[in-house]
Amino acid sequence: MGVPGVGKPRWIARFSLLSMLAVVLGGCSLPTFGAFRGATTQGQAEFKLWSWMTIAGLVVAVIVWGLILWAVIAYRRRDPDKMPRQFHSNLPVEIIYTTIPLIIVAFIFFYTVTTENKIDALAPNPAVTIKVTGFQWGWSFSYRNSAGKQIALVETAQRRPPVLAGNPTSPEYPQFVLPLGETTRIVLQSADVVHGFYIPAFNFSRYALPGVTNTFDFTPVHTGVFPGHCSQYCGLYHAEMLFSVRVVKPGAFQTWLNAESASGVVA
Ligand SMILES: [Cu+2]
Repeated sequence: MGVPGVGKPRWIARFSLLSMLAVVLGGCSLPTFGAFRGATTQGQAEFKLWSWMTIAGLVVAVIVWGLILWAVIAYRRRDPDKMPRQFHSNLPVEIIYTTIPLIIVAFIFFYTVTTENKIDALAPNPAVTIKVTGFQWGWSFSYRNSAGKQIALVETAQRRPPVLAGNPTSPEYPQFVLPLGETTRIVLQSADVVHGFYIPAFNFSRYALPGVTNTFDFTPVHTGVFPGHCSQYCGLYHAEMLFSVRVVKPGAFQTWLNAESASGVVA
């Protein structure tokens, strides 16, 4: 007893496996599928999850599409007067198509939770602490020392007319600085309504919520300037809530921080 031809489309599974291996080994690195590779260790963990989940989804899709195509072609109606063999239920097949998805879902669940734990992990002694506040319509980045006192401040000028420059790295928008290879603690809050603190190159976005403090770490692995923006519509000049982050070597960071501290903008 068995569904006719169930063992035949082994080539579909082989093709899927070979395609996946070709994609992974051929490029020597995971395909991006439109995502950033991640400019922080946390962003890289997120990228790996995204890429492997998409590969797994494509493998399942190729198998499903292949089986549909095979069934449509192999069992097409050839003789209009002949009724095909009628049967219902096949216990082994039903057990297989219940068990395999359960294993896939369990694996995805485990991989997602362990990745989230990595991204949300807080270092015991971060090198830098920045209190980030979202407000209508801009951001402030307040650098704090170990006693919690502000030592430098970068922020959107609150009363400036809207510039609608559209480019997060243009000088009208604030640019905060992070040291390469060191962990920075971000303490995120909102002064008014819900905002979204989003840095695409870091594969990271988190709500800035009034009355709630969200705390997370960034450990940059690439130098450069990375754009950011508010990802939650928050009012008339939501599109003005642009900023950028510049990652520099630790020595250059210290020089920048000393200059900012000495510039007199600190409270
Ligand atoms: Cu906003």
